Amino acid sequence: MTSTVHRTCPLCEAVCGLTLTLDATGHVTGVRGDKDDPFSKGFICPKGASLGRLDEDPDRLSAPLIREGDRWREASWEEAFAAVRAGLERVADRREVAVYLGNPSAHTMAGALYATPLIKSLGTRNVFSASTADQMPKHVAAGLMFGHPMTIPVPDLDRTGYLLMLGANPLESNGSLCTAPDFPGRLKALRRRGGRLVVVDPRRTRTAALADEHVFVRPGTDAYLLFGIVHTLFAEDLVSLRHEVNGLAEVREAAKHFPPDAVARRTGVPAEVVTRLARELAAAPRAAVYARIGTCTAEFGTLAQWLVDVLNVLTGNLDRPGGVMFPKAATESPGRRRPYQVGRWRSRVRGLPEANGELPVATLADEIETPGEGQVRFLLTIAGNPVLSAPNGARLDRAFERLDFMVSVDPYLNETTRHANVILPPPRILQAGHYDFALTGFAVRNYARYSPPLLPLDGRPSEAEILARLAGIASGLEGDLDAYVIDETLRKAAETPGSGVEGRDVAELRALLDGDTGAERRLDMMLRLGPYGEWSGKGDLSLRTLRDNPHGLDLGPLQPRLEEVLRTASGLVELAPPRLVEDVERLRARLADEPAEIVLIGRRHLRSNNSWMHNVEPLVGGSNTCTLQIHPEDVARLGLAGEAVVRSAKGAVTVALEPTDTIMPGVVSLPHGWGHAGSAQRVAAGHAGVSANALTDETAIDAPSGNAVFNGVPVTISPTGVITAH
Ligand SMILES: Nc1nc2c(c(=O)[nH]1)N[C@H]1C(S)=C(S)[C@@H](COP(=O)(O)OP(=O)(O)OC[C@H]3O[C@@H](n4cnc5c(=O)[nH]c(N)nc54)[C@H](O)[C@@H]3O)O[C@H]1N2
Ligand SMILES: Nc1nc2c(c(=O)[nH]1)N[C@H]1C(S)=C(S)[C@@H](COP(=O)(O)OP(=O)(O)OC[C@H]3O[C@@H](n4cnc5c(=O)[nH]c(N)nc54)[C@H](O)[C@@H]3O)O[C@H]1N2
Ligand code: SF4
Ligand SMILES: [Mo]
Repeated sequence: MTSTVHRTCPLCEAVCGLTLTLDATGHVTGVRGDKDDPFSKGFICPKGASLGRLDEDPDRLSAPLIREGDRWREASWEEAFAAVRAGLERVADRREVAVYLGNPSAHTMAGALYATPLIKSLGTRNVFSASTADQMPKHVAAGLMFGHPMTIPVPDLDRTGYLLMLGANPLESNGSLCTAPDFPGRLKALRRRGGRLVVVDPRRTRTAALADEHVFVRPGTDAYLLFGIVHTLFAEDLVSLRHEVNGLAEVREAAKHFPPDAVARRTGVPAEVVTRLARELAAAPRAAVYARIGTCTAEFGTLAQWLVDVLNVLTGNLDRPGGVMFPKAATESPGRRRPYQVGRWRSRVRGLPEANGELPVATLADEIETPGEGQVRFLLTIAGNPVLSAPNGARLDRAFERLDFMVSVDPYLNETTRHANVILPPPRILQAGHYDFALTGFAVRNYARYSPPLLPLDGRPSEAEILARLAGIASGLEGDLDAYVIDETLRKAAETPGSGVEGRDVAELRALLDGDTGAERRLDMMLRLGPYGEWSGKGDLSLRTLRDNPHGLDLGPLQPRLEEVLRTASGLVELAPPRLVEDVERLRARLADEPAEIVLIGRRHLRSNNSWMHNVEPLVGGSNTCTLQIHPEDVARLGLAGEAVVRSAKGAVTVALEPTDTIMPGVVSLPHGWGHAGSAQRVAAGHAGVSANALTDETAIDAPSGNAVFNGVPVTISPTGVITAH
């Protein structure tokens, strides 16, 4: 007997609806795109198609592991939690505790609902995550401009007539900070309706190949290019504001230093292209500028993210259909109006500023290795593999050896978790419910979909229960965390004028909540209180409506809502936040720099997902191989063939060359997430590759956000067998 079930793909930001067929044992016999999903309409990629294989991967841990010396043994859940408790009891000072949250924690319900209370219970400010190896510059820029770090406008892909895209390759990544299932199809539709797509990238990517125009840019120089465009808008009187803003004069002043001919020398983008892009953006009736990881993980990441939205504001495209817009997520809660700040505290060793309550992962090794009060001795990792994903991961690998105690919540024994004393594996993917709390806030259409667990837990704790249990151990309050959160939230809502439940009795509201687990009841509460919710007076959304609509609910195209979302102290868009204007000095100081002879950048492959999906046969091999892309001119100039040695200030790797004229001369590209060593993932071990983060430098960061710099790393390349001084 087979059954057909529907669920959201939890693997990337595109949130595609999938249709699975399962046999009587719960084995996945087929995966298709769900053609009835109103948002993804049947789209699927090779990773989604492998969901069953990933779910049933025999290398996934089915029970907790406890390490004794260099041997592992399976333990019962009670024994494993007791070991964690004993480890934590040895910590005298909570400043010695650190936590690292990896990328999948932005996708799981457990991460969304339990990470914050867990961090609070741990009582430490040593909070690290993949965000500072990724999008922190965008949060900081948005926080300073719009008042909240999650108030990030997304390109209105389906209605725009002109899209300028920098440092993103959605044909392989399927999109990021812009949730758009079938991103490729949406770009093709843009061109079909007569729109124009311009892609700025040091590589002619698959996205660039689909575009009307591809502009090569020198790695790490997007902020210059964007400033050149801003400069032109002012110089040619092309600014057309649609909102009252603060700081227009300061932006005009700052942009004076970046005329197109000066930025052309620095970026490699001809001055006439810079001016033309400005004119095109200004002339397009509806245009959007969108920039992603290529521009974030760079020396001037925050300035670039800021300038993207400066351009959207100056061209009148902020908050209008076809421009960039603010999604309205079904679980959105009205936030407090408190000015956004960065640097409320600083890291102990390097004095780096906090952003969003986090410290840069680029300084995690410093905090573990440097003696003194507050030296990190206890680490909890959740859904992260920083040994492969953090800058100079090789140093972290050594640093983890020195920890007194480490706990990992992860389905695999891998490069990072092998250092743990206890590994707590979450259940299989199909045993978890799924709701995209974070990603629906970045979606190009308002949308909601809930996927209940498809398979029973068979006595294992859900990941939500694991994290709640850890929070209980850390706080010493092992009560019902969900009940506490629910009562607190309902109490606040009942006290808030206009919340829809003002003045109502908390116990009565609580009794109305639906759901089989604490996580589901919290979801139900958030949906009901949310902007489409049954309790808001503006809709009928609840867990029940989502259960009744297993293909998901379309909540309509994005609507203008700037006034509703702005949380700056002034109540206006802050076009020139002082913290960013200050950083322009750093940018100016480097305007005349000569580029390094060769710089390294990253890239993503369609069938990868950072470090953890190389353990499924259909996803590895062929085009998904760890190679160094290099221009044939550089191959010839450097006398290379086959393999070469790539060296940076931090390390060296030997890697197979992939000569291609799709990359700029003087630039080489290595995908990250490879370099599998010491992992119990058997398929991945056979496709080990090398780690790009053996070369990246943890001392190089984007100043305002503390974000790691992965693009534009100076390297030298030599033939194998040749010994060079460095
Ligand atoms: N050089 C270079 N480095 C980079 C990047 C780059 O472009 N270049 N990109 C950066 C970016 S954008 C990111 S997001 C980071 C990612 O950095 P990380 O999040 O640290 O790394 P991942 O490889 O995503 O590791 C995810 C981990 O979560 C585990 N996992 C998978 N599913 C689950 C689950 O449901 N629950 C739990 N608890 N664990 C799970 C996997 O086994 C794996 O150990 O890497 C960054 N590093
Ligand atoms: N298949 C697949 N999908 C993924 C992931 C994956 O590993 N594999 N990871 C997921 C994650 S965690 C994230 S954050 C997203 C990221 O999603 P994207 O931001 O779309 O990431 P990439 O595909 O790496 O595209 C970044 C592009 O930036 C270019 N680039 C490098 N340096 C520069 C520069 O200095 N300037 C400019 N303008 N461009 C530059 C690179 O050549 C590359 O083409 O993808 C997600 N989706
Ligand atoms: S694009 Fe992303 S969400 Fe869609 S099927 Fe592929 S991995 Fe899953
Ligand atoms: Mo990411």
